[in-house]
Amino acid sequence: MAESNFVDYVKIFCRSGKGGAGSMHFHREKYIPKGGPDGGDGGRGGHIILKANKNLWTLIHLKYARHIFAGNGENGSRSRSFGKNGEDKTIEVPVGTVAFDGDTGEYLCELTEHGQEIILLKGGRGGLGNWHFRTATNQAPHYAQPGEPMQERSIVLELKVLADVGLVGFPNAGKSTLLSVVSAAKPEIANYPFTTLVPNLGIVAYRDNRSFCMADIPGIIEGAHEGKGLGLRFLRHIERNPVLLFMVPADSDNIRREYEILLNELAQFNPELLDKKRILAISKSDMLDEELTAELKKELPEAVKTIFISSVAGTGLTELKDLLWEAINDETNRITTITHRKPEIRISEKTNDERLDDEEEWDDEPEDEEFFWDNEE
Ligand SMILES: Nc1nc2c(ncn2[C@@H]2O[C@H](COP(=O)(O)OP(=O)(O)OP(=O)(O)O)[C@@H](O)[C@H]2O)c(=O)[nH]1
Ligand SMILES: [Mg+2]
Repeated sequence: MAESNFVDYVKIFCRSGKGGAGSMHFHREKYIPKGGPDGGDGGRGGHIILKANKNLWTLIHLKYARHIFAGNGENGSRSRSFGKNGEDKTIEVPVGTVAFDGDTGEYLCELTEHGQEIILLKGGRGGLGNWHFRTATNQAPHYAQPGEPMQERSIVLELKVLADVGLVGFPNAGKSTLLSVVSAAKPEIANYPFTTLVPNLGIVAYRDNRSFCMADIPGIIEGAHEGKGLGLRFLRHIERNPVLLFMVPADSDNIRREYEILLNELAQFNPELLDKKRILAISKSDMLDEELTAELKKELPEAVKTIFISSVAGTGLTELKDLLWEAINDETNRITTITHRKPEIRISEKTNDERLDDEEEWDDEPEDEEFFWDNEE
């Protein structure tokens, strides 16, 4: 597949900062013998934070980010001085991004609202300086806490676009054409299969200044769950759409069978997709005359609302928008949660060990804090 600007999968090695060590130090000043413990606390290590930004549409800005490291906390020092906190690293992602563990595929979190922030990896807490450990019986504690270690993890970020309606159909069904006539989107349209290689989004204007978002995804074919065609990987972009618009062209040999194949492929990907509200549009119906339409109506699947449309002739589109709007706003149809399938973890070009070799130098252990003991009496 050609290089594209639409990146919906990235794998990044992330590491939070370790906590700075607490200081073990005793106050020393002329004429103040045995000044007592005054070692300050270490700073907190930087967090790795995910933040949703509605102005981003893809993960392309992270495509070449192989690793993201937060800063380490500084060590505490004398005079109860705190070490500086390590720098947090915030990874901005589009709304609709889901994070998984990059090795096990375990689901970690998802971001669904603009501005939402989630700490992905916590920075280590700084250690307490020896000042904290002074007691009535031990006024000269000779120890301070080390900082907490950092955390590291390989993370997979997957984008699942947030749209209200997802288009499902075989290649050439006229999905992109529909999107181009009901919205301002300009997807590529052509009379060959797999014209659309990445999802397109469009905002559909509805009456009274209302609008909804429609997602056109690449066509799927029978056997897509076994990897045929472009496979099913784009189906995740309709996982969160409350309504699915199935499209089968009027010149299909068997509309009912085509619809059932599509349903079956969806079920193979995630059975929860079948819980969504569905509408079936018979596209390209400008190719039909009344007689043929009446014939076809007899053999349509019964369990789903159907509508004849033509993007070219502009027929049925207003009724279609009405049906979609009604379905989107149907309260019984709200999805609250979905179970995310484990992502297919793609093997990156480099192994973890190679990655570690690339990393910049960092101190393994905090340097021992200087220790002064005032012997003068
Ligand atoms: N007659 C007629 N042709 C149409 C209509 N809608 C789309 N087409 C034609 O059908 C062909 C395929 O249209 P696309 O919109 O690219 O189909 P698609 O479903 O997006 O296909 P993929 O991106 O390959 O999955 C194009 O040649 C369109 O001109 C229609 O309403 N009537
Ligand atoms: Mg298309």
